[in-house]
Amino acid sequence: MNQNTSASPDPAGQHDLFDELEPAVDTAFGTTRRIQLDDTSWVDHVPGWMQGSGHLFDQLLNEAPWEQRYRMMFGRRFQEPRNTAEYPDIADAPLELLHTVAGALSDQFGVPYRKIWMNLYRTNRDSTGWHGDLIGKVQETSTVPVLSLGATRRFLIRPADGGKSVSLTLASGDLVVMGGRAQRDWRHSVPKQSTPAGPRISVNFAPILP
Ligand SMILES: O=C(O)CCC(=O)C(=O)O
Repeated sequence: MNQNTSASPDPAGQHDLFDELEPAVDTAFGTTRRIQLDDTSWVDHVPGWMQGSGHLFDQLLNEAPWEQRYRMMFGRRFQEPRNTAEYPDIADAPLELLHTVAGALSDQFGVPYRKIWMNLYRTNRDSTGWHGDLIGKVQETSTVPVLSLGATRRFLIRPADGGKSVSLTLASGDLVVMGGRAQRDWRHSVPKQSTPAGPRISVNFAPILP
């Protein structure tokens, strides 16, 4: 570990001492905490799954093909409150580390993760609204890992027909995995927040869908 402790603390949680470590993931998934959402859906929180996550954050921030996307709603065009980047086939992702991460996730969950899409939440005002991922329309059950990099943000998941949400606080290097029927029967979001936050990147892994 790099022992340089002179770095000033970052209130947004973007860079801390753990970022100085060599990047590596915990292939034992030893810190996993499972929350059983209902009989058929679950979410795992794996705090500190990736060490040295600041390296991947910096690389993706600088090198991923970020774009601003728009959405049609009620006949009007809305700018999404975040930036997005995609590697529709991981073979095209230039960062070796992403291949290592996808491989570790595939080994653990028995799913060939071949597609990556990423969200960049530039500040605390960026967000993603309640939704289920596309895979939930195609498969009854799925296992969707999301790696958090950069600033600490809240991640919420609640029943599709409304109700109380489960809240997770995700720091850089944390992994969230939504499983079972979570993409069909539950909806997840990353809300805006009033407290300032630096940039956060979420890296979402999926198999290539038919
Ligand atoms: O940013 C996150 O943690 C979740 C991202 C997400 O739900 C999505 O891109 O579909």
